[in-house]
Amino acid sequence: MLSIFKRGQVERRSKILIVGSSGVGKTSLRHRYIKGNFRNEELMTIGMEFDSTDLEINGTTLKLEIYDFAGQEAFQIQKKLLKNVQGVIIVCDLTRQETLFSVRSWVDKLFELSPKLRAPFIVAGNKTDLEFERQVSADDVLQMISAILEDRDVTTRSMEFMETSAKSGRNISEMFETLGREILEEYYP
Ligand SMILES: Nc1nc2c(ncn2[C@@H]2O[C@H](COP(=O)(O)OP(=O)(O)O)[C@@H](O)[C@H]2O)c(=O)[nH]1
Ligand SMILES: [Mg+2]
Repeated sequence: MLSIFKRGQVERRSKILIVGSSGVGKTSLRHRYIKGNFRNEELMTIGMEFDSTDLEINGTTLKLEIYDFAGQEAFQIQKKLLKNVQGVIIVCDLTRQETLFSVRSWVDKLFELSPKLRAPFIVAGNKTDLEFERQVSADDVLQMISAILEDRDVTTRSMEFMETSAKSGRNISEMFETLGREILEEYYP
């Protein structure tokens, strides 16, 4: 979206969606990135919330609008929400294996609603700080991603895996920067 002109400068805005099962840490990841801290209580997202922040990449400012919504079930996503989405983060909780399986259902749902979706994807394996409770290995996630990408209905330009912790801050800014860079390459080359 090349929309707003500010002092002669083009502002590049980008809508990013964070999805994943309930409790995986979607709101915490957004909160950690925007506010720089971690809240230990459950942040009950009602409906949909978004924050925005400016990201500088090689002299270009990209305004990230980061949407995170409560939706335990993929079917709660609506088509209109996917309009103009330029980046997707699917979060799984590395301490709960079933949340990895749900990554697949999120992908299926997103492409069912928006078959031509070209947005770059990141699969975030969150809660790396809970290393003794970990049930999902990096290999498990990578295998899931290759299985998903083999599906010819998936049109994303890329799907990257990153291990994160909203609690420790691990890979949080790296994740949003990686996505921001992908978005610039895809939409503002
Ligand atoms: N140890 C740990 N707990 C986390 C992490 N991220 C989120 N949580 C906790 O997991 C619970 C669910 O997080 P929340 O952000 O509300 O998940 P959401 O439902 O996906 O938005 C909360 O109790 C958070 O404090 C993390 O990286 N490490
Ligand atoms: Mg939430």
